[in-house]
Order: sequence, then C-alpha cells, then structure tokens
Amino acid sequence: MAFIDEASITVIAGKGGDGGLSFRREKFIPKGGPDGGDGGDGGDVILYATDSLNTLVNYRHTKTLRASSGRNGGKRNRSGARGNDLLVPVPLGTIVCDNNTRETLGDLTKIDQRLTVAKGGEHGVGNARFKTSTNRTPYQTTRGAQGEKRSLTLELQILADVGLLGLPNAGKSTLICTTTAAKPKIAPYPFTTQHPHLGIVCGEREFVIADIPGIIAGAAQGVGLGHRFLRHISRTKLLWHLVDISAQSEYPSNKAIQIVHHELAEYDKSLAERERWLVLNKADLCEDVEEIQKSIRAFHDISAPIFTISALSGAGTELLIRETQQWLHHNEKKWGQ
Ligand SMILES: Nc1nc2c(ncn2[C@@H]2O[C@H](COP(=O)(O)OP(=O)(O)OP(=O)(O)O)[C@@H](O)[C@H]2O)c(=O)[nH]1
Ligand SMILES: [Mg+2]
Repeated sequence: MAFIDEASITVIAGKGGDGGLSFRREKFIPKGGPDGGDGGDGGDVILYATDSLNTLVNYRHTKTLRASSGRNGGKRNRSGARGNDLLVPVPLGTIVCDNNTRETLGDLTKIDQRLTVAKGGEHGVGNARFKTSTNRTPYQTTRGAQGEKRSLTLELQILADVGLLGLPNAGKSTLICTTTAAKPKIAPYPFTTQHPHLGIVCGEREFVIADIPGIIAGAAQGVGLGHRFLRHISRTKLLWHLVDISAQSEYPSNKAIQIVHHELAEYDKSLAERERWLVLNKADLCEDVEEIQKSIRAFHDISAPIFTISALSGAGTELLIRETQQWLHHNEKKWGQ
C-alpha cells in the first residue's frame, strides 16, 4: 500500500431532520390536536485512531466524507431517527488541522482515541410542541440545522520510541531486520527505503523503532528524498544515529556524522538536540574499530554513548537494546509515564 503522510479532506456532518407538521385525524376525533414529531439530529463525523492502518492513502482519493442526516419528524408524535455518525479510521499519530482557522483540532496518539471533527445539525421541532392554550392548531415547525462542514489537513507523524537516522546504506534497515520482526527491503544502493517502517523490539520493555529513508547532504534543499521524512522521527524519544565505519562508506566516519548532524539541525534545532546515540555499524568489515572510535571522540564533542555493532551479524546489538531499554525505563520515570 502506498505510503501517504498528508491528506486534505472535507468533512460534512449530517443535517438535522425537520420537525413534522401533522394533526391527529382519527375516526370520532374530528379536531385532533397537532402531532408532528421532532426531527432527529444529524450524524457527526468522528475520526478514530487505529493501529491497523499506517498510511493516509485511503484519503488521497476520497476527499469528501459525509455523515448521514437525521430523519424528519413524523405523524403521531413520532421523532425522526438520529443520523448515523460516520466513523473514519486514521493511523495512530495523525494530527488534524482545520484548513480555515489553521487550528490544530487534535492529535490521535492512542488506539481508539476519537475526535469529533464535524458536529451534526440540531433537529427541527414538530408542530406538536407549538401548541398553546391560545393556539390549538399551530402550523409552525422548525427545520433541522445544517451539519458542520470543515476542510481538514491530516498529517501523519508516526509514533515510535527510537528513530533510526543515517546516510543511505548506513545499515538502518538491516538493523531493524535483525532486532525486530519488521522486514523492510535491504540493498547495497542508496534510498532502498522509500518510506518509514516500524519494528517492535520484544522483551521486558517493548519498544518501537522507526526506520526512515536515508538523508544526504543538501536534504534540507530537497536533495535525495529531502528531509520530509524526518517528521517521522520527530516524536521519538531517542535517536540511533547509524554510521557506516567500513571502507565501503562514501565518506570517512567523521564527515558522515557531520553531514547528518547538519541536515538534522537545518530541519529542526530541537531534534538535533534530542538524545542521540552514535551507532557505529559494519564493524565486521573493520580491523581498527578502536582507532575509529577514538578519532570520533576526538573530533566531535560527544558525551552520549557510542556503540559499535554489526547490524548484519547482530554483534553488539544486544547491548544496544539493553541500554536502550534501561534508558527508556529510567526516563519514563522522569517523564512520569
Ligand atoms: N558487512 C556488513 N554489511 C552491512 C551491515 N549492515 C548493513 N550492511 C549492508 O549495507 C547495505 C545497505 O544496508 P541497508 O540496511 O539497506 O541500509 P539503509 O541504511 O537502510 O539504506 P537506505 O534505505 O538506502 O537509507 C546492504 O547491502 C547491507 O547488507 C553490516 O553490519 N555489515
Ligand atoms: Mg533502508
């Protein structure tokens, strides 16, 4: 299924049913009073978050979503039925914005969380309600109100604990393959990954990793796939910055780190300041791993942990996962989760 992380839709709630106009007409009751019932309220349009969707592709073509209208009030004081609500599933992490007011209406981050985006019109009142001591045959009714109509932008920012960051070919997808059940495509050419994937690391403290396309120098100016996919790691708590330290890499490690850091800062300064661990990958292809580590520490002012792994063989990944679990556990206490 195509990955779409932005969609514009129009939502129209149902119209309220009109009030009924009617008089009791029965044998032997020649002048029965008014008995027109009230209409039913229009249905609401309600978005809800589900983990069975991971794209907004359904809303690329379906642009207008309508809830049903309330039925009109009937004879014999029968009220019209309420219009059915329209329940619209969206992926977890969908942010909903009103296109006219630019206001953010909600952020659907929990399974089954609901957000009413268009309220159904109120019902009209039947003539039975207008009967008074002086007006026994009212012909008055009110019409049901129109349902709300709104133009919305849906933006998906996927939810994950850990975001994978790095140049193309750094081994991000390989790492998510060895540590989770996710199976994204892996290949020795850049931009193998075209859109984000999620993987769940099982264990005592489960956590979710987001693999995104590689970023390259000039991404902020739109080079490569640009930096638009960085939005999908903007809500992560921790970044694993993967660096290919083998001779296969296009750049020496220090330069590779610098490029990614620069592009990250261009995209969002606060994201560049987020907890970020360097994960030196493809150690199986290197003999002088310690030298590389030393040179990285000397070149960059890095206080965060540095890990050395082989995403391919899995060597070193256990420690990375254990430390991550502990870090998340420790910080969640701090964040009060
Ligand atoms: N020898 C060795 N090769 C690795 C390792 N990790 C990844 N590779 C290889 O490096 C190439 C790129 O790996 P990917 O996992 O596709 O890299 P990526 O960072 O996801 O790349 P993009 O999706 O293009 O951004 C593949 O041929 C992998 O087999 C490793 O630890 N050791
Ligand atoms: Mg990849």
